[in-house]
Amino acid sequence: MSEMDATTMMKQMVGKAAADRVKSGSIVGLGTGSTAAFMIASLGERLKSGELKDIVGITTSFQGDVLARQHGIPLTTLDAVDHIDIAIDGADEVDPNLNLIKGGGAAHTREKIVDGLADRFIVVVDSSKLVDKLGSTFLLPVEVIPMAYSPVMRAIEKLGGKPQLRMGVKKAGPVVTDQGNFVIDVKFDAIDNPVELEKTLNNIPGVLENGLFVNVTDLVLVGEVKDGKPSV
Ligand code: ABF
Repeated sequence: MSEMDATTMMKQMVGKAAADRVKSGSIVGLGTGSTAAFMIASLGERLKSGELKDIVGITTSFQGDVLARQHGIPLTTLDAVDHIDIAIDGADEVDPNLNLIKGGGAAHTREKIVDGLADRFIVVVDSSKLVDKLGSTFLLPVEVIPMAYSPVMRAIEKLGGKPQLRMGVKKAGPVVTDQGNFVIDVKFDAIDNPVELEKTLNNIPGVLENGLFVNVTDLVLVGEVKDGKPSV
């Protein structure tokens, strides 16, 4: 089996392991990212086989809406329900306290709303995402109102961060979120207190949401490929 096939199979296994935890009749938060995409596909298969019934999904991105519909998952909104039973989402980094950095896909604002509301929040990652300290391998995303991105960048520098405006790859200019905002990616030498930093960043005028997810994760399912063999 090629490395690529093993990685894909591993992500499918992690996504399925999470999807298998969804009970019939649940309201399900559907996260973003490639591993969460396999979870969504697995839910679709379970619905199709009749093994899973009567779930409704709440997505965390426009892209997630498309994917959920492709897999036959009925969707609802936060106006129509008063709780979320379980949310399943990816992450960019996971520390030993199960705190996360998310937002590589510029969807962390809706993700934090849905994941934070869920009675049970499950994260699906591969082992490369496990870190001793947040910020070690991944820049911290911060969603910012476009008119304020310059003063926000300066405020982040005062905090010791090195901010950079996230630019599009396919499309020229800054990346624009589903909310019509920009994303600043920040390098911090070491994030010693993610709980404090999460609050400090969100108190900067012009910041909508940052990618630190602290004290919200209930379970992390980790996939890995060892000697070419995928496992969860
Ligand atoms: C999403 O999952 C984002 O927060 C994050 O960037 C992404 C990572 O997913 P993967 O590595 O599985 O593609 O929730």
